[in-house]
Amino acid sequence: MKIEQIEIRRIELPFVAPFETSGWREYANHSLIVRLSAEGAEGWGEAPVGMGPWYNEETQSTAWAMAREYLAPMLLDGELSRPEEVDARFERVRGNRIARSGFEFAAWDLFGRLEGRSLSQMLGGTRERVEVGVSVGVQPDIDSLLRVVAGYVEAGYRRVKLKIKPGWDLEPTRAVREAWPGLLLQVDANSIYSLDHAEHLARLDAFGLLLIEQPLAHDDIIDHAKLQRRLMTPICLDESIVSPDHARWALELKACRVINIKPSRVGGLTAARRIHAMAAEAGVPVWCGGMLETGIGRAANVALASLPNFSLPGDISASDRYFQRDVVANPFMLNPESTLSVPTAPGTGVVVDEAFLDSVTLEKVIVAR
Ligand code: SMG
Ligand code: MG
Repeated sequence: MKIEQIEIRRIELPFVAPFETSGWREYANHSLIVRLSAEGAEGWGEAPVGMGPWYNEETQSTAWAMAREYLAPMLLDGELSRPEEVDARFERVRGNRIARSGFEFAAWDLFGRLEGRSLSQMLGGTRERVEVGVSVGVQPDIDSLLRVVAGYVEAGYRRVKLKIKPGWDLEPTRAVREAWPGLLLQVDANSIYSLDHAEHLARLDAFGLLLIEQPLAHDDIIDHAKLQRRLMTPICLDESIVSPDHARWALELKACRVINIKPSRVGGLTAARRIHAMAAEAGVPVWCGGMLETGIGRAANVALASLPNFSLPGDISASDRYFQRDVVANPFMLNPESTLSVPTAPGTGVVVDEAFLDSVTLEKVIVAR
């Protein structure tokens, strides 16, 4: 197949509420949306970069430049016979994995729509529904936190992740644990601590957490291995695992007992599936993380989470947890047992609401052969 045309847009879709991590705040989805055209079909993908270089080094502007100057021309150059080839096509590009993932997702969607196969089917998914939770940002005080968590629990979420940072860790975690003793609970520090905090972090062991996500530096594996030896709670790596090799290093060094797989962080579904297989072989559970995606990116996450070793609930909440209105006409809705249904229609299965997508598009380019 020859990709005939690539449309790239950068969007701004406001969140229903700002999302605050240990180090920054996001007010809106600032992703890139990619549309590939070939053989009369289309494939859509989302590169869920943030506005600033706070989660990783990428921003909407860097992704926009990478996409137009390198990624789109590289994808137009030559044939593509399988979506797995996109990862290899971009191998020469250093970093910029979230930008790359938008094109990779779009290629999977395109092939799926042409072949009449759902993304979950193409990836080897085994579930019709995936268990999901909700990620709760830093709140101004404990009362607000309890109100926010109560809202999600009432909406049907059975697993909650709290963002933590120094000064907002033990107390909020204790308060939520005391209010909901049976809740599946975990925390995420987004790289704010150092090994000096080991003793402090060990106090989280008292709260029966599923895991502590990325306590130490975004690019560290060694110190996490040292920290894991001092904690009962499993460490889960997010930021540190940017490729299958990083997953192998972390598994070999026992830097974590769980891995958060975000297909966007690792450049796409091909690398994500490889990490899933490596972790399964090592007996390490994985779950699907989230980057506050629109329905387009969410669909790739849901399909990936239908693979067998995704044995913990994902950060893949329903569309209405993020947006007043999603850019797809069939937004994701929460089922009663804290699950989302895995789409069965060809490709990602989402129907892009183009008129609404246009209304949140800041800039758009078309790159053709
Ligand atoms: O998509 O529901 C979601 C957000 C999940 O907490 C979440 N993501 O470090 O895991 C993480 C953060 C990264 C995104 S912050 C912009
Ligand atoms: Mg995280």
